[in-house]
Amino acid sequence: MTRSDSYPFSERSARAFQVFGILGKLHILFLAVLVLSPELLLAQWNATIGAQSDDLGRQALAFLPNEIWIHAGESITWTMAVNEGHTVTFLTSGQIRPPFTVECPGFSAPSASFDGSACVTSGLLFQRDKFTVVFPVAGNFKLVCLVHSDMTGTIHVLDPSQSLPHDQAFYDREAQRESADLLRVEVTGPMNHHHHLENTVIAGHGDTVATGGGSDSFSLMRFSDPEITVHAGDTIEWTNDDPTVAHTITFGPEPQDLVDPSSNVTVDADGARHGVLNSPSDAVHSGFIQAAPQDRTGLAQTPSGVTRFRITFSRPGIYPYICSLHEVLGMKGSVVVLP
Ligand SMILES: [Cu+2]
Repeated sequence: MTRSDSYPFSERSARAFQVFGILGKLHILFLAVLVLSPELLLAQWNATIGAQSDDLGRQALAFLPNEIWIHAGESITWTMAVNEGHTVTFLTSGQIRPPFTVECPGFSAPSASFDGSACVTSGLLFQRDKFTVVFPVAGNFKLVCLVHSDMTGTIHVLDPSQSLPHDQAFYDREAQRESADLLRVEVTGPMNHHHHLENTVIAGHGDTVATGGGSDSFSLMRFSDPEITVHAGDTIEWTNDDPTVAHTITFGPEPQDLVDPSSNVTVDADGARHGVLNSPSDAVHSGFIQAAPQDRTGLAQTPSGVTRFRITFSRPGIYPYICSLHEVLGMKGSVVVLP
C-alpha cells in the first residue's frame, strides 16, 4: 500500500475519533440527566415464548410468564425459545379472532404500539425471533397466540404514579418455574399405555393449565406407537387426544391444503375419516384431526370435532407417515404391513 492510498484512511480515522469524542461527552451528559431525573428511564421488560424438551416432542405452549405489570410508556420484548411457531397478538375488545394467516388486517410488524384501539400482532415467530410492543396508556390487555387458543396472558399497564409489584428478576424466575412445570406434565391416558387396544395409535396428547393471567398448555407432539405392525387387510385408527392442537396423518407427498382431507378420504358412520392404502407409493392425508373448541354461554355451540382417522392397508409393505404440522418437531411414524 502506498502513502497516498493510506492517507485518506488516516484522515477518516482522525475524523472518526473526533466524532466519538463528541458522542462520548454527549453520552456522559445523557447519563447525568438520567441520574437527576430517573423517571425518564423507562423500563424495557423481557419475556419468553414457549419451552421445549431436547427432542422437541414436549412443547410448553405459553407466554412465560403470562402475567406482567408495567408502567404506561414502557415496552415488553418477547423472545421465541422454540421450534413450534407462535404469535404475540393483542386484539381489540370484542374483535373476532382472525386466523394466524390473516393476522390483523392493515397491521404490519415490526414496530408495535398497543393502546387497545387497534389490533397488533407479530407474524408467525420461530426460534430466536423477537417482538417488542410499547404500551402508551394504562389498561389491562389480553395477550393471545393466534395459533394456539389455550395460550393467553394479561399485561397490566399501570399509571406511572402507581408502584409495580414485581421486578424483572421475579419474572425471569416465574418464567423458569412455569416452563419447568409445563414440561414435566405427566402424560396420562392411552398415550401412556402402548397397545392398550390393538391397531390404535394416539396422535398427540395435551393438557391446559390455568394461571391468574390466563392459560398455558402442554402438548406432546408424538405418535404413541410410532412403529406399528399389522397384517394386510387390517385397519389402524389414529386418535388425537389433545384438547386444542390439531395434527394430521399424512402418507406420501403433503398436499397444498393441509386443513381438509385428501379427496380419497371418506367419512365413516361415526364421523371418523377413513382412507385406504394399496401401496406404499399411494398418498392419503387426514386433514386436521382436532377436538372441537370449548363452547361459551351466549354463543352458538360448535360441532363435534373430527378427532379420528382410520386407514385400511390392503397390501404388505412399509408405509412411512408424518404429521404435516409437526414433522419439524419429529412427529412421524411408520406402519409395517405383513402378509
Ligand atoms: Cu402434529
